[in-house]
Amino acid sequence: MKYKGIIFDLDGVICSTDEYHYQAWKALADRLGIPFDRERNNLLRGVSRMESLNIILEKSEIAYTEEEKLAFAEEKNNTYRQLLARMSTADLSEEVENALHHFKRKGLKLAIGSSSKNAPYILEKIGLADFFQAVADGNGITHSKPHPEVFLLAADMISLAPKDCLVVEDAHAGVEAAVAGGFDCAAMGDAKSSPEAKYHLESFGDLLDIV
Ligand code: B16
Ligand code: MG
Repeated sequence: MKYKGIIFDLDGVICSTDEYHYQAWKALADRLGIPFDRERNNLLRGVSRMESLNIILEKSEIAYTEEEKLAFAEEKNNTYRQLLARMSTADLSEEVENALHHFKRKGLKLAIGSSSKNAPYILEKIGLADFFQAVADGNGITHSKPHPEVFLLAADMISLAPKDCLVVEDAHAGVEAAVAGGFDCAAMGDAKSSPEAKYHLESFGDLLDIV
C-alpha cells in the first residue's frame, strides 16, 4: 500500500458544508452592503472564521472595530449553525460513505484535518461521529490553513509520519498546508487543478484508484 493513512478535509470533501459557509457569509455581506460572490468565496476555503471575515471586509468602505467584527463572526456562525442543524445522514453521499468504508476495511488509518470549529457537530449530523481514528479541527489549533498545523496534528494523532499519509483537500490553502507539512495531496473541487497537488480528483471516488 502506498499510504498508511488518509487525512480528509471536511467542508467540501466529506460533505458539502462549503455551500452553507457561502450562504451564511453571503447573508452577512448582503446585510452590510459588501460585494461578495462565489468567486470571492473561494478565497475563504480552508481559512479560519476571523480570517474569512477580514477577507470579506477588505471590500467594505467602513473600518469596523474588533468588537463589531466579533459580533459579525458570531452572526455568520449562527446562520451557519442553523443550516447545519437541518443536516442528517442523508447528507453523506453514498460515494463518500462507500469509499470511506473501503479504506477502513483495507486497514488504513483515517483522520479529519479541518479548520472548522464546527467539525464535531457536522460529523455527528452526518453519522460519522465515531468513524475516524482522529479528528484534528479548528478547536485544537493556533494557525489555520495554509499553515500545516492541523495536518501535522492529525498525523500525530494517528501516529504516522507525513510521508505515510495522503491529504485530501478542496481548498488551495489546504493543498498549500499539506505540501508545507510534507504530505502528498489529492485535490478536488475548487483546488482540483492545483499544480502543487500530486493527484487531481474529478470526484471523491477517484481516490479508490490511488490508495
Ligand atoms: P468554522 P475545512 C474550513 O473547513 C472551511 O473551509 C472554511 O470556509 C471555514 O472558514 C473554516 O473551516 C472555519 O470554519 O467557522 O466552522 O470554524 O474546509 O478546513 O474543513
Ligand atoms: Mg474544505
